[in-house]
Amino acid sequence: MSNFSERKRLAKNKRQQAGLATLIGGLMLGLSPAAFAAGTPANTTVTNSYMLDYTAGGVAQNTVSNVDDAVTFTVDRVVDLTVTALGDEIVVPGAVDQDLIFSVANMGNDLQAYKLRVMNHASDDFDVSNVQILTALDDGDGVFEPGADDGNFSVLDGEAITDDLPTDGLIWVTIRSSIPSGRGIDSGAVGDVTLIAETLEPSTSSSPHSPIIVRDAEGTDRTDTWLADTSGTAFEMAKQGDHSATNSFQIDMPQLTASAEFRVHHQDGIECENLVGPSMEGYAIPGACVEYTYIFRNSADVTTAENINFTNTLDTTLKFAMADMSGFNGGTIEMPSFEEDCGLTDCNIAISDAALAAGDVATLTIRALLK
Ligand SMILES: [Ca+2]
Ligand SMILES: [Ca+2]
Ligand SMILES: [Ca+2]
Repeated sequence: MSNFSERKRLAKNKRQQAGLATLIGGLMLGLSPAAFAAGTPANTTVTNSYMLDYTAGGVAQNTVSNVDDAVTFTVDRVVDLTVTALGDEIVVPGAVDQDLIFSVANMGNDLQAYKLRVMNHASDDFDVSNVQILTALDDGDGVFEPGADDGNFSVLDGEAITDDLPTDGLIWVTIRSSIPSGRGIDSGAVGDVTLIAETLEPSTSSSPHSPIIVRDAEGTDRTDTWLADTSGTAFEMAKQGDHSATNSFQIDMPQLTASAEFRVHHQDGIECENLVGPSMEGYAIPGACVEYTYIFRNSADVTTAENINFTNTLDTTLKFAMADMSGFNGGTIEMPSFEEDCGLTDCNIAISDAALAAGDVATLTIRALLK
């Protein structure tokens, strides 16, 4: 019999014998091909019996057996869990409701609940605030699908105790918090956040949600508890029924700069509206076509600069010729009409609600005629 079949058989036996709590756990596990990674469930009764046949003088003797007094023992409880951090997040200073995702897996052989705690690190660049903990129970495939197969995240209020988690069960945890702003909260700053999960007795136990009771029962027919957890961070130690992992928020500020270039395109004002061919260098004499080029750069690593608004007002000594923007994502541009006299009307060239991706460069070119 394969290990899996054996486990299925044990699960079946268990379902026949167990109380309601383990019954539910057993049914859930029975649906998953990855069930019982932690081995035989706690409280399972393991029975060993024998039958002995022999003959004497060619005559078969009565079978000797212990089936009515079989050797049995009860499988002890293994408490083990793993907290995993599922990746850092890039944020901007002052951002609210920023999420770090973790998972908590029950690697033991019994139903457990977990108390969740969040720790800010002291030796990094900033601490998060307004911390909320949200959880969503995985549907058994280990694939992150909150909002779909894994249901929606819901906030854990109060002591932040999870639902009961069966053997091999996985719960997704979101730590939602606010990022500070101000001095030192600049590109490259890091805020480390650790999630600690402490194993509790399940809600169905006689001491629901109490810290793990490390039973050390005498004899073989009662259940002991073995703490098998390791240490994930310095916030907890091995064999204490807890585990932890650290995720980071990393600051990336959209750093938008604008620089201006000026030149006299053509002293005779030729082609000032529609430049054809290579640009010329001319004298800044009345009638000349002058050109302003604004260069916008976003030096962030990943964060797009959004809601960019920019206005340039031409001097009263000019007449507007043309304006053109390129390199932005979206946005609109408003400008005066051709040859509008900026001494009579304000010549505003305005970009509204544009965006510039990280690392990108955009330009605004304006040409005007010197009166
Ligand atoms: Ca910190
Ligand atoms: Ca899933
Ligand atoms: Ca530990």
